[in-house]
Amino acid sequence: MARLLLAPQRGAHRRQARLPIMGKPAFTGIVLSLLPLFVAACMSEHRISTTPAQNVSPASPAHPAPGAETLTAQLKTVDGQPVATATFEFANGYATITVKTVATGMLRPGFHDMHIHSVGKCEPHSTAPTGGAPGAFLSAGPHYQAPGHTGMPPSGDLPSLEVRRDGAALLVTTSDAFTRADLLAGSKTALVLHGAEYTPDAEERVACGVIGPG
Ligand SMILES: [Cu+2]
Repeated sequence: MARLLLAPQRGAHRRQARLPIMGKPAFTGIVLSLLPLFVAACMSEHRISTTPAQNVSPASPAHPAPGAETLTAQLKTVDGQPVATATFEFANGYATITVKTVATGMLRPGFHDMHIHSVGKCEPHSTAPTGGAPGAFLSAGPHYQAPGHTGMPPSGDLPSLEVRRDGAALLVTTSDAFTRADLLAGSKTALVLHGAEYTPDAEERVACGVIGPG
């Protein structure tokens, strides 16, 4: 029964529930009439369960894992226009990262590099922590490296964000290269979106959001 309750999909519930009643038509009507109760019980079990997740589906924005802790970032352009939101949901030893645009027509279509940078600052006109000429969001520093990690790729590297022709984009990915506490420690961190690949601003930082609680 415990296994039945923890089965990840409703379809799985039905299949498992039907197996014992095959070949016994006299009981079929009774059992089938109880099936909605089973399914409802399973669903409410998912919502209120406080036991450690063992056999449930991976965390996703639509179905946050029990006990998941989140961080968010609101990405804005150099002009201060909101362009995308990012959520980091930590559960089961990894982060599920969702990046979604909040406006169309602002990002150039194509693939935009996206990284967590090592300083939680999003200053449109600023200098890098190491100095030099000022530029867009340079005070966010280099790509983030988690404590003790020095190799490549850096801990903060994420897949590129593919922007559609209308300027909209959605990306969901996972990473276990950092923890929630890592991203909030020290000078904190920022999520930086770069310009579209193969364009003159590919290396530029076109949007930035400080990563923080809620
Ligand atoms: Cu970057």
